[in-house]
Amino acid sequence: MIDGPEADVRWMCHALGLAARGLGRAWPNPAVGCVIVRAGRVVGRGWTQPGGRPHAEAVALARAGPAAAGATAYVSLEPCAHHGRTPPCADALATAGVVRVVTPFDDPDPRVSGRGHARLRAAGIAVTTGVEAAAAARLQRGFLLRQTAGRPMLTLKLATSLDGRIATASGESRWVTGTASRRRVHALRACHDAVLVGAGTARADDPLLTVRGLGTMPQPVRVVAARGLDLDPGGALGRTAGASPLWLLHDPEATPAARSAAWQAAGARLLPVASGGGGLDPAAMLAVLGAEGLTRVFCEGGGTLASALLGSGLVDELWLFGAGLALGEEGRPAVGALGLERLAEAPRFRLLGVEEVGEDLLQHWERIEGR
Ligand code: AOF
Ligand code: ZN
Repeated sequence: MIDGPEADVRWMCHALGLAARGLGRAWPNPAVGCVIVRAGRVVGRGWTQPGGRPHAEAVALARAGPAAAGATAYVSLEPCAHHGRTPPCADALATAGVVRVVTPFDDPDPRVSGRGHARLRAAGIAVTTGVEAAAAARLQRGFLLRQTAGRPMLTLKLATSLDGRIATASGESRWVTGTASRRRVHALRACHDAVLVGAGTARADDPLLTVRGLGTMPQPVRVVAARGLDLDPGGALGRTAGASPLWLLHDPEATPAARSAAWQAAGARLLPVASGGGGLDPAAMLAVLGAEGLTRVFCEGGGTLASALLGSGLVDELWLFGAGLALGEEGRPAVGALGLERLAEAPRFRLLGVEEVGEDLLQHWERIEGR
């Protein structure tokens, strides 16, 4: 089928697949995908380039050249209507002779918000919107949340034993899940703008938090939530702060001046956040990261940070790696206390997918809104 609603769904799914290639690299902009189709054939494909420019439509139009005349463009977000470093994509599509544009929804960016669709219609282009809106909202959730709620999307990763533990009582945790799962974690890091851990995990694991084993690529920002900066600047994070960005969220009122100075000297960026409930306030942490431009944050624990984020209803997606071993009640739980008394108060998630990863089981969940 060349035209019609089924073709629209198929090509929009293709555009979403292209959009996914920019996840983790396009921030603070959205990762958008665009496919240009003429007479049932793809004549141009594009996705948002690192740092957010060029936009997806510009890349796809450049590929299509004169073949864009008379074609339909499928774009995973409303084309822009504002003048940035290049003219608006809505105008570029019209100039190229595109006759129809298909999108999932309006762009919430106040510079666009319906003006892109209006500009296209004013140029005589047929516009169809509402195509694959749910899938597009899930893929571009980070950008949409930053625009509408001022915070990035938060993904939580948990790697646990069969009984939900992440370490033995002594803290031994290195090899709970297998090598295939660890590779997968690196791929998940790569499609986020930043990796976040709590200070306890940074002290216990001395992690690097970089993406490794997947070739050269832009690295996610490394973020540690450490209220009083109780971390050793001589550890792996401090030693690499000059090479790969390291941001430390802390409460200046709980931080000795000498520690701030030591971390600044090591090359870390310090971001002040208010305290709340014994640690840093979870909503304030995400607001600060959103203000810095982050759209997708990948939290790898530990249990205290995980419970603070879960308890505040801020975990948007969850990846649960389950390994075939039992660590017992004496093991360390993946999630600290939530202070729940009733099941009705528990944060709840909807299953998005299940896979075997090596010898482990991987589950992907999304928060059920309002929980
Ligand atoms: C992108 N990539 O493929 C599309 C975007 O800062 P600017 O001028 O690059 O504009 C960013 C806005 O452009 C962004 O918030 C969104 O509204 C719109 N579309 N942005 O980075 C793209 N199509
Ligand atoms: Zn644009």
